[in-house]
Amino acid sequence: MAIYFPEVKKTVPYEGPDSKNPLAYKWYDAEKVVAGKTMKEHFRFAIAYWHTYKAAGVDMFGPAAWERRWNAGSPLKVASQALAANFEFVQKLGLEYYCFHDRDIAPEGKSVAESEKILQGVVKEAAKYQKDTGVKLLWGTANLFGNPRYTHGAGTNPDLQVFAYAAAQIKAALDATAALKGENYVFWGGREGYETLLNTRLKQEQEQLARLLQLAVDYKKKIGFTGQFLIEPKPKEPTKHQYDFDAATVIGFLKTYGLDKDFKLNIEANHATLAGHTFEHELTVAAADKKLGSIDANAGDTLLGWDTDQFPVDIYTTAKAMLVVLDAGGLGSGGFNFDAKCRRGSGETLDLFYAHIGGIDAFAKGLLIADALRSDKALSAFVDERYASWKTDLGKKVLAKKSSLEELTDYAKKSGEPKRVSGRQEYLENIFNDYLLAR
Ligand code: XLS
Ligand code: NI
Ligand code: NI
Repeated sequence: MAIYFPEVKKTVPYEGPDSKNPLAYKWYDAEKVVAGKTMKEHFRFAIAYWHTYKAAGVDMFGPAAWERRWNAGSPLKVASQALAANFEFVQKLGLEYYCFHDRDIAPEGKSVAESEKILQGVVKEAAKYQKDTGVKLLWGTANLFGNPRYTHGAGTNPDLQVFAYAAAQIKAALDATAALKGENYVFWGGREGYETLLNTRLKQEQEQLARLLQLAVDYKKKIGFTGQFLIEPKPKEPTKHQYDFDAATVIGFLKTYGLDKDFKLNIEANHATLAGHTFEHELTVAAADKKLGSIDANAGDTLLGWDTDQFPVDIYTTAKAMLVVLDAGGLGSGGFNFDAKCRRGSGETLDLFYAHIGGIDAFAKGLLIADALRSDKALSAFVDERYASWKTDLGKKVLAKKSSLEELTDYAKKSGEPKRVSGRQEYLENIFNDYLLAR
């Protein structure tokens, strides 16, 4: 069998923070128990098939720049080789999960029927690898944005025929995900939005999208697929405006169309910043509604206005994210998928190792910082105190919808001018840094 990553002979080991080995984890100690779970259980890290095996360093100004041996040959041969590369890479990183779009793992055929058949063939091969290696599928999805037929949207397309193609592709991708025991299924609305309102019926398109999602829910029940459905918000790109703008918008959409019981969210860091939010904001909004399902772990560039999908290396951000994840009680069936790619100039397969190791360690360190902050109640003691008045009888009454404007007016008259208290932002930021820097 071909070896695609000869530069790494054995599984990347944990060597601890003093190690100088660039091919070792400094913080990610898979079996280490933190806050009642092993690191492995907290993260369930996954490799994104599209970036890791299918990206070739193409950008707007230049063609493919990377040579990947597994991508040489006929489309079907490439599909088999890429599978081999995937299972080798996931195992060499000591991980257990991967994620794909239908079109990442299998080429599109000349017709809907042929595409289905090709996909089924690849799925059989993937199932065998999963069985042999113990590597699992975190989530599958359908690529409803690449083929030019989806230029004006998939579910939101003004043409019913395109909608039907999208439906067929989702059906096949759901079958594939179910056959591979995927633990989740993701809907990212790649072109579900508009370029100009001059040609767009916004409400009609949103209704169509809701219909498509409902049809997927119905089919999921029919085939007995038990994976969690996830929607991945993104405000723009490729379209000017996408309907799944951010976590709050998606939650509102799901409630409007009666879909909220069937979906959770897959929050991507770079999509958060594109929407003008922080990563922890999007996580917090999703968690507040018990809809935090999974994470696309990456990072943007604050100076660039697009989805750069970089590897997450900023420990300040990962620590803040992990505070939210721990407070939420974890991700359930979700995990941390590295929806991230190397920069065009980092075109060696060795770079794929450095990139993933860096991202994994950044989150592992973030988890340790967040856990220490929580165990010491370093932030939460202050926050509890800040909201203490809501624990009084009157506070409880208001929250239980048992008070009135009259009662509150009486209270305001009696209690006099409220004391002005500091929110202590700078003090809390300093505490955060103390924990960030502690070894
Ligand atoms: C693109 C999205 C995409 C989804 C899966 O911006 O992040 O990669 O995660 O379709
Ligand atoms: Ni993503
Ligand atoms: Ni993205």
